[in-house]
Amino acid sequence: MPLPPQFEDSRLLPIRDQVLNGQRLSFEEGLTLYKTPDLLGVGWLANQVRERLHGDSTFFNVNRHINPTDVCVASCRLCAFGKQKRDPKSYTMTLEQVWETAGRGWSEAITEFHIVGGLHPELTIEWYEQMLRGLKQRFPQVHLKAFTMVEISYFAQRQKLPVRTVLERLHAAGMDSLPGGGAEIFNERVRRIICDHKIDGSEWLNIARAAHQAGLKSNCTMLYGHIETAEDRVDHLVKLRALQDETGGFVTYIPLAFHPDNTALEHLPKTTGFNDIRNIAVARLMLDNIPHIKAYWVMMTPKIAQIAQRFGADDIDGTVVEEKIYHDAGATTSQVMRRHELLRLIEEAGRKPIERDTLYRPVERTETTFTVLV
Ligand code: V47
Repeated sequence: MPLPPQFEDSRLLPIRDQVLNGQRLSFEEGLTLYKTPDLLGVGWLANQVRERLHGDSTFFNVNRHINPTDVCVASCRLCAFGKQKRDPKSYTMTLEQVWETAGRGWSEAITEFHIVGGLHPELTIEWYEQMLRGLKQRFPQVHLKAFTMVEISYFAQRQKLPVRTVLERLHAAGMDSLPGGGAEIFNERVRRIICDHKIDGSEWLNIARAAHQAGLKSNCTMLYGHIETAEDRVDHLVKLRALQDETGGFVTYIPLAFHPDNTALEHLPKTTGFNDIRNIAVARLMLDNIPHIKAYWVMMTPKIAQIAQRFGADDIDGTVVEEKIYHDAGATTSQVMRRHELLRLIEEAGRKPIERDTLYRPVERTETTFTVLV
């Protein structure tokens, strides 16, 4: 084990003992991690856990995001992506356009489609089933990580179907797992301000529970850097941890930095590098039962996502190809990262790049084909 650093904040000493003994951290300890200025101390601790779990590996995947529609009945203040159906700038793809987008102009064999969209008032569950079936037919080797808990809840409510039925039908049509979006921050006071049209925090957790009980894995997220407090963040992490104790269904946690441009919260400042790195490190320390922590390069910038690989993160996400949610909200990062660029970022951070599929099985690649190693 590397030599422990000289902690600047003595409050980290008892936390160090807990972490090194593999003991769970409390709410209060989570708060200390968020409040201490000793980011290097927090990062060192997070790196111990990260290396205990994953050694030198940093995971990435070759994926493509697809957003079939930006029409959304909710008008969340945090969001720059969703539009009213009557807005001439809104779009909804036809099924053929979704399938064509999935196969468009990318030479590197993709292992995952990440599919999320707005809450469209007219698209039926049959439409989504057909979309998934069409994708599976055309790209049978590609994992479909589709629909946030918010979309699942909306489909159930609109179609007057039990959540379990919606999950089972979409699963049968080809949905392999669910992404982690829409969790935002569970605190109701904050939620009422940033996303009052969305399901509440306990409903998000209930849908995640139902998905896991139906045998589906999912990711989870937290949106930070708006009006939430450190207490709200720790509360959010503790709630995710409690559900994970129950179901074991979360694969990866992704802290998402709020991008204010073109949203109703445009007056808020953007997050800072210090805050971004801290959210990675605290998550690694608090979420002792979630295997992976992802530094999503699109949102954090490649530079911060790379540094995060030594502050608790073990994943950097993927090639992405086309990204709308952050770019509508003013993200200045590129929308695509080539495979070789991901390799360079990871290697320069002193980590070993491991290409993975969505469920973290290693992917072995030759020039033109890939095999998921089971
Ligand atoms: O659900 C929306 C958030 C999420 C803004 O599961 C915003 O592997 C910042 O969930 N500023 C979508 N954030 C992204 C997401 C995701 C990304 C990468 C990987 C995975 C995964 C999931 O982005 C939304 C919402 O929570 N969001 N608007 C905004 N203005």
